[in-house]
Order: sequence, then structure tokens, then C-alpha cells
Amino acid sequence: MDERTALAGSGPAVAQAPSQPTRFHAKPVPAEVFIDHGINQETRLETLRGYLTAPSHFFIRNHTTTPVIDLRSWRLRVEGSAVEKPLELTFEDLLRLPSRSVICFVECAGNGRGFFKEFMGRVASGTQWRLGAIGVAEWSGVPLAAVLDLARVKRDTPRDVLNVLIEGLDSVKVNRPISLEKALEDGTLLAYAMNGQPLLPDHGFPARAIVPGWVGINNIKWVGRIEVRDHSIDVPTTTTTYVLEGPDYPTKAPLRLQTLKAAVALPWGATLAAGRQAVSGFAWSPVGRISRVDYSLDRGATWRPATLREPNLPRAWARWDFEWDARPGEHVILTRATDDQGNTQPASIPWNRQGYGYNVPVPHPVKVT
Ligand SMILES: Nc1nc2c(c(=O)[nH]1)N[C@H]1C(S)=C(S)[C@@H](COP(=O)(O)O)O[C@H]1N2
Ligand SMILES: [Mo]
Repeated sequence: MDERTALAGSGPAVAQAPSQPTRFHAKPVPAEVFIDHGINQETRLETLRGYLTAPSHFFIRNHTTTPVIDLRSWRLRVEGSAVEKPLELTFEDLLRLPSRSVICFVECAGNGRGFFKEFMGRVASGTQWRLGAIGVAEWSGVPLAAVLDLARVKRDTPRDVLNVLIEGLDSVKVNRPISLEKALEDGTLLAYAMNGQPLLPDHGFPARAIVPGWVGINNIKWVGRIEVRDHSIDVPTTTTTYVLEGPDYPTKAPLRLQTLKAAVALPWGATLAAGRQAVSGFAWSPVGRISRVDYSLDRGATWRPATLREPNLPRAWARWDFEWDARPGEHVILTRATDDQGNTQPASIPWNRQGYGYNVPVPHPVKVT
């Protein structure tokens, strides 16, 4: 008898669940809008309209199934060795605190990871995203600083080490620490709304962290606990994952900032009709506004500037476009962003094992018929 029959024979019969695809998410994830990576869902950038990304179209990056959280029993605990007055807030308490809105991107640290394999020939581990693991929204909520003030963070707490741990209420309690300096920044929020609506369950209902410019993992969803210590907090998301490692990275440095990128809002391997075509896309920087986007139709031999459209908010994105007199044949479109801090997308970057930060301009394939 194999193990399965042994178990089946030893107790009451257990009905087999009908074979159904597992549901990881609460919102619909139609194939027209998302590239399916199972528990992770990548936005097809060509389906976006306007500046802000609709919650229905926002990419999803989950470590486990989206939890269902009851507002009435939800609590936020703030505690730790650097806190003088530990506290517990209800959702009502949170709503009574000063509110603020910020428009910024949330982008996965691994956005672009698939290109390590595709263009460097060396696979990096993790979801093989192209460039759709990003969205820009208006996030509203309470400045994290206001909550930390209530809990009276000790004055001599170091500011630059990763000592403010934010923890989720998903089953695996995903957590990551940010620095106190970042936690006290104006734009760092405990957000309860996205584009003026309550957060969707998949995006962190009832409250998530918003940490503008930093890698996606810091934007902890379903926040339930914040811990502030007088020294850095080492957890797997700073010691094992979300670190740069590989031959060119002798020390495992925990990631903080996202990288500067541009993307074409067309399917990968798009087909366009010959003639005048408006080509458009997005460009974003973790530290400033976009100052230019250049494009090349000859694999980087010559570059021309695309037109930038407003709004162009720092740590969000700018839309760009150019007109192309498309001739029949196989083409590639390269785009390269520059920000107002003088950063430009590099011609090459070193490989890293977990595939973070890929921001070399990529040849976006387009067929003109
Ligand atoms: N609690 C919790 N927070 C989380 C995650 C998670 O799995 N659990 N994923 C993180 C990662 S890796 C990213 S990129 C963003 C994605 O946010 P989104 O799903 O709203 O797009 O959420 C972050 N916050
Ligand atoms: Mo991520």
C-alpha cells in the first residue's frame, strides 16, 4: 500500500476538491490586462490610460494569497526598544490622524528581471517580469511620521540604519525595515486609499506602507505591526532576499532605491500598420523628475528626443511619445531615460543572482506590416 491509499483507508473518506485553478487574488486578473505569472500579475502597459494606474490594472506581487482582513478587528501595533509609548490603533484612530496624499510609483525590485536571461543570457531567479511590474497611483493616508510621533520614538535613535520594521498580516507576515530617516520623510505614508478609493484587498486593504522611490518590497501591504529599534533589524528581506549578490557584488547590500527606467507601451512583439504611428510609453526615476527620454530606431547608433507629457512628478513617472513613419519589416525600439539629477540609463549593468534593478535600454521588438 502506498502512503496515499494508507491514509485514505484509515479514516472517513475526504472528498476531492474539484480541480479548479487556485485563486490567489481577490480582483479579476484578465489576460487582456495582465501577463500571468501565477501569484504575481504583470500589467500590460499598453492597456493603461492617463497618468494614474487604475486599481483594476495595477500589477500584483504577493508572497502568498491575498488575505481577507476584517476592519473591525484590525489593529496596528507600534512597539520596539526605540519607542517610549507603545500603542495600538484601530482603523478609526488611523482615520482621525492628519491625512496626506502622494502620487508615486510602486515598482517591484525585480521589474525587468526577465531581461537578464533574454539579453545577458544568464537567468536570474524569481518572476521573469519584463517591465510591467510598476504602477503609479495617488496614495492617501497618514504620514508614518505622525504615527511614530504618537509612539514617541526616542530622540537619539539612529536615523540611517534600517531600524523601522513594517510587518504585514498575510500568513507569512512579510516584513521589511526602512530607515528612520525615510520613515519620517513627508511622502512616507500608511495609506488607506488608492486613487481616492479604499485600497483593494490585493493592494493592502485596509492599510499599506508607501515608501516613495524605494524598492517595492518596502511598501508593505496589510500592515499590522511596526517595530522601531535603536539598531538595525536583520530579517530575511534584508539579509537573504532584496540584496544585490553576484560576482560583482562582494558584499550583500540590502536594496533601497529603485532604478531609472523607460518602457514602451506596446505588447512585447507588437504588430503595427505601416505609416505614421504614435509610439508612447512611460519613464520613471526613484529620485527626481524625468528630464528627457531618447529613442533609437537603429539599435542605438543614433538617438532622438521623445516628447515628454505632463504631469511629470518625481518618483512617479512621465509619459513620452514620438511619431514614427513606420516602414514594413522587423524593427526594435530602444528608449533611454534621463532624470533631473543627471542619471541616465546605463549601457550595461552587472548580473546579480536575484535579478534586481535591470535598467539597460532594451530593444523592444515591433513588426510593421
Ligand atoms: N504584506 C506584504 N506586503 C507586500 C508584499 C507581500 O507579499 N506581502 N509584496 C511586496 C512586493 S515584493 C511588492 S513589489 C509590492 C507590490 O505591491 P502591489 O501588489 O500592490 O502591486 O508589495 C510589497 N508588499
Ligand atoms: Mo517586489
